[in-house]
Amino acid sequence: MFPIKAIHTQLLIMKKFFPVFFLLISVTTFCQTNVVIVPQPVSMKMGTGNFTFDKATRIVASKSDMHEATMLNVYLKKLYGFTLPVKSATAATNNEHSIIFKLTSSGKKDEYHLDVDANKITIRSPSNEGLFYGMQTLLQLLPPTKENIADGFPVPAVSIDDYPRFQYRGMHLDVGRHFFDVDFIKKYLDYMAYQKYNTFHWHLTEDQGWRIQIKRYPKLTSVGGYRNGTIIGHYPGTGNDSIHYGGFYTQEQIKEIVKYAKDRFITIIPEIEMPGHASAAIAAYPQLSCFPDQSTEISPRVPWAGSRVGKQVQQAWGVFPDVFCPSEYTFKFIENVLDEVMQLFPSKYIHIGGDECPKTYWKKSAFCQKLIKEKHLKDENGLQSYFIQRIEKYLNSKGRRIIGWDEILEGGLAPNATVMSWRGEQGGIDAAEQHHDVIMTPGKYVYFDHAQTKNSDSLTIGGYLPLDTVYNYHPVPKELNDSLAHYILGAQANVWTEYMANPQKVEYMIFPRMSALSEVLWSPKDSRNLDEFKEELPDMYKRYQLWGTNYFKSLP
Ligand code: TNX
Repeated sequence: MFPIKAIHTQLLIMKKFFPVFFLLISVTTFCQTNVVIVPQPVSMKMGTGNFTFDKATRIVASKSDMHEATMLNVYLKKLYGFTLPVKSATAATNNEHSIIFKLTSSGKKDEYHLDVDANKITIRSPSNEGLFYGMQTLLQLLPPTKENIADGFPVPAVSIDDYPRFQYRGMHLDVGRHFFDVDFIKKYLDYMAYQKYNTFHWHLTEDQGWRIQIKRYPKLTSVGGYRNGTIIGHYPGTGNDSIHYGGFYTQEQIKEIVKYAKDRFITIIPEIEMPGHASAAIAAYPQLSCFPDQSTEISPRVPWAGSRVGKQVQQAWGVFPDVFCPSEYTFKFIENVLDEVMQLFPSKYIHIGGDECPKTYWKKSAFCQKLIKEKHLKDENGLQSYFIQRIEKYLNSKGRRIIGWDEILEGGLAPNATVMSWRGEQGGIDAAEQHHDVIMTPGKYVYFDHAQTKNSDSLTIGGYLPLDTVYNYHPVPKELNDSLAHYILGAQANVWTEYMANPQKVEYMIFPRMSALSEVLWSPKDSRNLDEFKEELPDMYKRYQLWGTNYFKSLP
């Protein structure tokens, strides 16, 4: 294993042959590209010489790994504008000058081995996702630019053995505060795939917009999918742009995105928020509120556009008191919504939110107070717990499991719930101690909506999260001993979009922090080194340019 990650490829110079010497000098200069693979592999040994990647190169795959061969071509086309012919592997296949995919019969599920020598490139793994990850590593051995590649290019000889540290490697995106179209979601999934993330947490419903078509409740998107304006600047806003804003994904688009993710071994976990952050749903179906006839309360500090009468989709950010009423009407509504959601998303987990649910309306509501008594609940927190547990029971009965933000610990955890610890690490520690699975997303380390510079260089939510803090994050809290550590499935960065109105801003906020987190999640803990990672940043920037993404230029 090489301790130093950025290794300059070296060529043996045979001084004996004078003309060859000069030729090799020039090839050496050309080949002196850093080998930078992010996330850093478990083991990487540089060999000697190069594989010449050119138009004569072939991909060799059998039926069982044809998908990964096809995906290699998808990425070659996207990044460099060409594809390679694919040959079917048979006993007689000539493997000279080929990239060979091979499923093996033993080993850990996600591990892969990538070997490059002068004759061939071999990617081996016991699983298709392992082959996919090996293919992603290979892509990072290819040039970081599409200039001057027409006559081929060298790929340094290398031998890599690799597998992930955590099983859950997540990125989240809030499409409620701002809406991002199908093309951008696909780009986001590719950014994830390049760095071996495997879970996309899609935050689909919010106070400011409901973004998923539900056929049984068309007003969720026709009414709840749009707002009459958006505040300008930081909350509460210096004005309101008065622009009718919104959008949603049709079920056909969702199916297309789920398939796109599956092709990249990414599971999508949809989030349907409850019982809070429900203003958009309530604007569409006011009976979901405990006070259906009461107009939405609008803070006098918030500049507002359009009508103030009736239930409104929110135009400013924050936490709002009008939440789902725990009535039979609401439960039936949520079950019907979840039925459609489950048909679209095959994931084991459904995220049900559970965060930031003020209890003021439940306190005022005679119905809620009666329910608390009837069900022998302690208080409104008990009522929230009752709410979540009822939904968990329903989803469990359909073979799914729930994930909720760490507030679902309050008033008693639903029996099979997985907890997303966001307000710090304590929620995760408590849940693991209660033997529940945990995904760590603490604000201090992985909130990519926080600024990357001390004096924020653009409009951000507040909070400062530099690259170093992300890189140095350890998802397993030190409070957990070895017997509890395995409840930490992994971690996830959250991308809340109050102050990200377009894809370029999202990209600017996630890179390079997303690359740093990929090493936290994938690479062995002891081999990570912040200084080396920072030295590699200029190479990463070139890679970002090849991917076509915007990024924040953090100084190495
Ligand atoms: C808290 S994290 C929220 C979001 C906000 C975010 C802003 C969480 C479960 N809830 O609704 O967008 O803070 O950083």
